[in-house]
Amino acid sequence: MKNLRLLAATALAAALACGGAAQAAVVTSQLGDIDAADGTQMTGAALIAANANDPAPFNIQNGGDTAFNFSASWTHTFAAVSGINAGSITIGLFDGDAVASGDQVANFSLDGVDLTAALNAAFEASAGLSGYVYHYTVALTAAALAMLADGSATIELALTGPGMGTTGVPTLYNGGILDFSLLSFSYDTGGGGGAVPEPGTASLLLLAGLGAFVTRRRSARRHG
Ligand SMILES: [Ca+2]
Ligand SMILES: [Ca+2]
Ligand SMILES: [Ca+2]
Repeated sequence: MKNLRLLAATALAAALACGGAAQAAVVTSQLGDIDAADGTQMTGAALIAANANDPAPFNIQNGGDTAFNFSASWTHTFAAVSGINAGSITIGLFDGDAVASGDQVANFSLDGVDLTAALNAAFEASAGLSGYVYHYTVALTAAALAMLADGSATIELALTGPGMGTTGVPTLYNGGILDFSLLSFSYDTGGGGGAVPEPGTASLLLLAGLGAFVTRRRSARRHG
């Protein structure tokens, strides 16, 4: 009987723990295929040639290191949910040239929320070599997360010189090629999702069944 009481107490603690924690779900939205892994050295022509199903502005030459700066925007669309609590965006970009002096990102924003400093930090944290594709991830701020509730997020990205030529000579401008964009965020299904059953319900049903079992055992011992 002591063991059964211990089991019942454990089940109650588990039910309370499950019931008290909100359940989270993750939403991802990706535009453009991932044609190059992080840190891949390749030619721009090879990345453009890899374009099979990528929509604009992916796998398209955008600007040039000796001509003009990369500038593009694209829009992720997904199911509108509430209770969004964390998220990030990862982009794959060819020839961002972070190795060149100063910052290479002139503007990076999500529905107008400025994330430029965070992307510049990710650029500078990479090797940033000319002629390479790197994946850069930026955590979304509370202001950016708030923009996701309507199921749409427009990203703007503009690079700036100096770029870096393949011969190691800095260039006036900074072109590049965008490989993909991956938006990912989590939300609390207790805050508006509603479709996923609360884990606490199942635990409480289990607890009720265990209680009935203990009662029957007590009754059987008294009468048996
Ligand atoms: Ca730099
Ligand atoms: Ca470049
Ligand atoms: Ca691609």
